[in-house]
Amino acid sequence: MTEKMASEAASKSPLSPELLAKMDAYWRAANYLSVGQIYLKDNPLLERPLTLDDVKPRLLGHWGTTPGLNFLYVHWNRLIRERNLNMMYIIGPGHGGPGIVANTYLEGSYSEIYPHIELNKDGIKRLFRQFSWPYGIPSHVAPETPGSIHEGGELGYSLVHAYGAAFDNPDLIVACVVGDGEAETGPLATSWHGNKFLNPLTDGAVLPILHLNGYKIANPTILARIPHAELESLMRGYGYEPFTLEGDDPAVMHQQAAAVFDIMLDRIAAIQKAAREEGSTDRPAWPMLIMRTPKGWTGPKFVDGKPVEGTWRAHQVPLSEIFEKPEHLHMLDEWMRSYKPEELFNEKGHFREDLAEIAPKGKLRMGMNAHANGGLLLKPLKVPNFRDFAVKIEGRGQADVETTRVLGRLLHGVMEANKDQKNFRVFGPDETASNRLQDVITGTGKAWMAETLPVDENLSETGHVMEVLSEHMCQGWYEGYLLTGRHGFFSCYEAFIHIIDSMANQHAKWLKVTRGIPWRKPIASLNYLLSSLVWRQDHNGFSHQDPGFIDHLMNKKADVVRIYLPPDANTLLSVGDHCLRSRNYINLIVAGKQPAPQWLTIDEAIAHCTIGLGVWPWASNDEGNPDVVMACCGDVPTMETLAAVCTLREKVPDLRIRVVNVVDLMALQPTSEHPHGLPDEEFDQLFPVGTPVVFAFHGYPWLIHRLTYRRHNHDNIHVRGYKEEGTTTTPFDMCVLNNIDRFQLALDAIKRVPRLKPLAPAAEQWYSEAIQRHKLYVAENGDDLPEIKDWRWPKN
Ligand SMILES: Cc1ncc(C[n+]2csc(CCOP(=O)(O)OP(=O)(O)O)c2C)c(N)n1
Ligand SMILES: [Mg+2]
Repeated sequence: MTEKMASEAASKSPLSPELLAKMDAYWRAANYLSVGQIYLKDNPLLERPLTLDDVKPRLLGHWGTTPGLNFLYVHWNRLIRERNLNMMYIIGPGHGGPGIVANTYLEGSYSEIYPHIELNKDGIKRLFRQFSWPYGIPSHVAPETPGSIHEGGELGYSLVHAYGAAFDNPDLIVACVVGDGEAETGPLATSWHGNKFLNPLTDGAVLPILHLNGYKIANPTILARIPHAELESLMRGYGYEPFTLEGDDPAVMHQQAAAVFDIMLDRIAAIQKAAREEGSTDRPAWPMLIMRTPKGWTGPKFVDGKPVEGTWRAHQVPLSEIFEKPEHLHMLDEWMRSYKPEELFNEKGHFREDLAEIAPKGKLRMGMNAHANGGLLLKPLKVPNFRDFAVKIEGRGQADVETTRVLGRLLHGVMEANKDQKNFRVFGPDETASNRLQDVITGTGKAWMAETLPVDENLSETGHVMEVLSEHMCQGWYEGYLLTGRHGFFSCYEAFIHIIDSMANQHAKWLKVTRGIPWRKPIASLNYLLSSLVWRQDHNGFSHQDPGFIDHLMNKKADVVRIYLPPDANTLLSVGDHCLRSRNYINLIVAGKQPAPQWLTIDEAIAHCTIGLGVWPWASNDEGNPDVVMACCGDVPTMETLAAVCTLREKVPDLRIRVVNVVDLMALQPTSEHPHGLPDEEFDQLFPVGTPVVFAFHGYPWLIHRLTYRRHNHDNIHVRGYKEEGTTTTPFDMCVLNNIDRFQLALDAIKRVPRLKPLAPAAEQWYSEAIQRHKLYVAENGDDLPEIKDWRWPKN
């Protein structure tokens, strides 16, 4: 904001004295209810002096950020009412939970959703008591909080969620509070760039508010300790028009906040008008607010002789020794009475009507905004018949196909089918084409509001493929988009998806908790495609080799997570179709992008994926009584297993081999552990007790043990997988380095089948020679042996 504008805002007094008084009283009510939640279990209206019996035994929660959040909520309420806005909130410092709970209570949405928290004295008492109470509500803004799509427990994702919510929601304004500590996180620091992807014509608006209360838990914040001009330049550099609101005198601050918000909302309206009515295609400088107010505003100024308000000491519970120090109890009493509760609530505990009336009504209340309960707005995704994209199988394993490219065609079909309802986006950190999904870009293009040059391809202001080199942004946008009732797909290099491990955790937690909240309607699943896999890193090496995201997700609740490793294109299509249609899960699909042999017809693929694992009869000769089960999961392990089977056929023609392929990793678990789990009897039929199993797995081998340890035949399951051996080398050498190659698998089978014991020494000899030959050839020629590279499953 220029100095001229600042003084213009300061000189304006948009609030009448009555409205100002009401807004201030409303704010006091929210602050009162916030403090009450942190401290009290009784005496909710302070009808008598506080005693220790009124105070919770464990004082848990965060005061510092809360009064600032409450201040903003009251001002947003005015904007919503006066301008009839469709506005939702996102609170970065989600630890300010009591404030948002207080506000949704005051506006009435809380009691509508939770009728036992009545709008009276009993209700207030319950509201206080439940907060941070065992089996009550969490101390943070959470899935339980009306109007929230954001937890805020783990800092850093508010702004990226806000942009995700705003995409394709042209009528929505997402008011987003960014904590000044939160602003130091990597994800938040890059989230500002969301404005290079937000189109004022077709998307909604994000209203970022940097909550510059100066402190984190125990330290000052960087942005509060740089010159103001430098901070403004930073925001300008990010492409925003910064406005500032600074002070601590409530009366002055209300008037200034109203003035500055009026200007900012006018700016948003003007930007949208220019794009929507005047045909402007410029990237606008959207307004953002720097709000510099004291941490713990209106709370105790000094405690035990030390400054609290306006310092880091206000972060959590400013008076924490209530039970040890009588003066603390007295100060709490004084502090709560400073909000004049008797002027705010009548003796029955009803919020004063003339104050309640300044909140928006009905669906305009932020606690009731349907976008924040995305399942309410969810329109089913239109998915074309995936069979139309099937790869024709003319001989098993004969055609080399880039598996993910086939999925890209399906995704393109999905993009086209949902063009009109604009509710599907594909996210990726600059890897959509690299992962061979480029067909999805055709037609829609990649979203881009920044400058373009003739050399650029497929950039579009209305693109629905989102590419930015930040896995955090991809994940965060996608979450925001999903949680507001839309659909999407995220493709990423397998090794680098770990960057968002923690965000995936948080989303899994969100999904788990919402299962128990009936008013939260199911949302579309979060779908990951991991490609550029550990086994095929042609340009890259060790840095790009890590299949551990599977293990990471395995730790999540079984009813939230699904993990699929389709071995070829037709199984990938079937899995992809299933995932795109599913609800409330995190689906992980792991599939390679390099040309690879194709095994199953589309009908076989569908049947195979429906059960999740099964015998491949065309590759087996066990006649119902195998000597060995050769199991495989993942595309490269499947190929190595089948090559090993060919070798075994040559070496030990009478060996009865059963090939079992696993697509749905969760099917390996007992039914007691996962809904996809195969019943023990069926598992025992596939893997008969006493029969050795040589299992080739895409990821870390111990995971298969973890999944099958309760199975009757577990002692006979011998797993090969990635064991952290990697470098820039040939595809087959990667397998050799990790002992998952065809020679090793064949040797394993011979060594594990008791009746083949006598063959073991010769087999060892053969194995060493084969590996030696491979090593020498690779070292000399820089490529795999022709018989390895050109290996094909024999034509029947
Ligand atoms: C990613 C992450 N790291 C650390 C924390 C622990 N933590 C909770 S609150 C907080 C300080 C937050 O400061 P700020 O964003 O300025 O919020 P406010 O001052 O408004 O409370 C920290 C470090 C966290 N919640 N998330
Ligand atoms: Mg702060």
